[in-house]
Amino acid sequence: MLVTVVTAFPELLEPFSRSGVIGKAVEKGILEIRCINPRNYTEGTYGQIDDYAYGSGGMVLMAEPLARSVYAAKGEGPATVLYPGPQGIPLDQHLVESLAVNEHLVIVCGRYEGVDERFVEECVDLEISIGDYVLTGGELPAMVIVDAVARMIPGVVGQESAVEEDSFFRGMLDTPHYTRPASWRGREVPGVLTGGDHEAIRSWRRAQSAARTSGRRPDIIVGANIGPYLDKGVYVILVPATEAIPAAELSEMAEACFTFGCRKLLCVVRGGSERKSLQAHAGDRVKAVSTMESALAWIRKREKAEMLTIVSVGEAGGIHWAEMKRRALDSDRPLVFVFGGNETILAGTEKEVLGPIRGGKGDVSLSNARDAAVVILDRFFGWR
Ligand code: 4HQ
Repeated sequence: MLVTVVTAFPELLEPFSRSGVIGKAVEKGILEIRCINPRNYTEGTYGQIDDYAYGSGGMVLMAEPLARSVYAAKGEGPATVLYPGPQGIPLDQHLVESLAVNEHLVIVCGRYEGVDERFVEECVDLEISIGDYVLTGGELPAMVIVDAVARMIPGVVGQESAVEEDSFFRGMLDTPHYTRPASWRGREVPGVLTGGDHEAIRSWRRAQSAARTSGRRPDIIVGANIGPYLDKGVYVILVPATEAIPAAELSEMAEACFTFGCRKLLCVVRGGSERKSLQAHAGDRVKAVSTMESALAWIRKREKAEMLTIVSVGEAGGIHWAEMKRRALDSDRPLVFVFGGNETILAGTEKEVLGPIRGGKGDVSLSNARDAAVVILDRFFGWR
């Protein structure tokens, strides 16, 4: 990848381009960082690049030297032109990954009050903010963007951490890390990490990530897959309304549930012969049961634990799915989603009720339990 930084202070980029992981990537030829100084692309003889802003006392960078710099940077080839500024769209890992597919990024660094807006209109593809605060220039944001984007290029950082943590563990906060000495100023490394039980270590790290995310950044749980952070299983119980669901449709639905990490789709079928026939045709991802109670009992026995039962009946009231997701993450219990039926079938059992899915002209009607299941499971176990 080629990155051209348009800056009046190229010396600021120099140590960054030569040091650490970025320096290594440059050395290896995976990344090239060039600087273009707009002072070398001025119109007059004074090398003027800034001027007083119309209507306010401040200074802004002039459009022409910046535009010429960008055209020089592009040469004949295509490039994506970025302008870091607090008015831009917020930089996040999704944006970073979409930027990483570019062969050539041009990053234009502003100064003072900013740049002439007509330059932005003419030359900039994307205005990006690295956070809600005001800096004196765009060079630090340019380095932030280059750093985050470069580590997404294969070969720039060790593959294990980059690929695994960013895809499987994406969307959640990292766990705490420790190194020697095991005891430092009276503070001990958590015993589980020095114990050598790798399954226990994985479980501890998952719990740490979950607890930190839930406590510090509940907002990002909305878009995260909480599946990898649950120690116990996930189950779906389906209560068909009046007529039975055909076996073929049920095994398709079980397939969808499985892709979200669900262990079994239990379907309540009252008649004995219908139940046997369904079980014979729907495959072993489906379990036909006679009552809600027997479904819950089966899960309880299999998990050897009390479950968190989440009921989605599509009625007003109930807990918002994002809050339910946080509770599910905190609960440390097997999750059981119940779709279809109504609240009376679970009268007496301890349960949490989901509010309706909202959108369009009001509450989205998900009378079809299969649709409801896929939408809800995607919110808990899909990532975006
Ligand atoms: N600046 N995210 C003003 C920023 C900034 C930010 C860069 C200060 C541009 C003209 N850039 N100059 N926050 O504060 O990206």
